[in-house]
Amino acid sequence: GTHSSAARDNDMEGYDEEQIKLMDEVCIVLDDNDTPIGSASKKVCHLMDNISKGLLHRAFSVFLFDSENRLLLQQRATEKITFPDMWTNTCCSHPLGIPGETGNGLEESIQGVRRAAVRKLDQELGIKAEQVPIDNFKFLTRIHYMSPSDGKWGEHEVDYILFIKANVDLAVNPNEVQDTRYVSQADLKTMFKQEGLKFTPWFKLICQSMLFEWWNHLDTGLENYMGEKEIRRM
Ligand code: DMA
Ligand code: MN
Repeated sequence: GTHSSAARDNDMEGYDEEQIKLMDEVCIVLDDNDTPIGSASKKVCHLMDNISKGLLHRAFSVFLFDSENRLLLQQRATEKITFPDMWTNTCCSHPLGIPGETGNGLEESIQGVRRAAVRKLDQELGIKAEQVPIDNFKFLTRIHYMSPSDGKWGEHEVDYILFIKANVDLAVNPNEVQDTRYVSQADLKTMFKQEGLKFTPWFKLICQSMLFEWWNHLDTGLENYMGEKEIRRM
């Protein structure tokens, strides 16, 4: 109801209206083994006070590559409440606590995050569902990580990593994304050295661990990396 909505909370003052509304989305609360144990608002899930007590939720990270195997990056909008202005992978968000996006067991959960990925690629980047067929999302692994944003907000997630190869048309939502860029591996490594550019903590973790190895196998042998059952703790 309206009484519990984030829009009415004093501690949301000063933030963007649209982003405040999105703090009412219902996230999937997890135990350490990625089993859903309940739900909580996006706001509740991202307050460091709750994260410090162990509150964990489900998320996904999409890495979209074009036919030349360039990775599409986005720079988060200034309006974002968590990690504003930072460069990151193509699209990240949360599957919602609704039947189509929640799942019990790994296979169902992967289907849920794929549906959420199609939804958010459209909402953030204007990519239409026809250009990102659900079966084309390749599930690599899950990453469990925790990362503060500022003092008040942060992330603590089991993050499903999804790769997709697709040539897409962009119609960027400026409330979510302020810039986009297709990068080769060399381009991305150059960006990392550039002063003044900031990157999200989860993107850095994935870059430091598996990204380049997976990227090298996009067209040959990616199957050997897909469908990992173990959760990587970072
Ligand atoms: C949350 O991303 C998910 C990860 C993997 C950090 P986000 O903050 O971009 O979510 P949303 O777009 O829903 O605000
Ligand atoms: Mn999150």
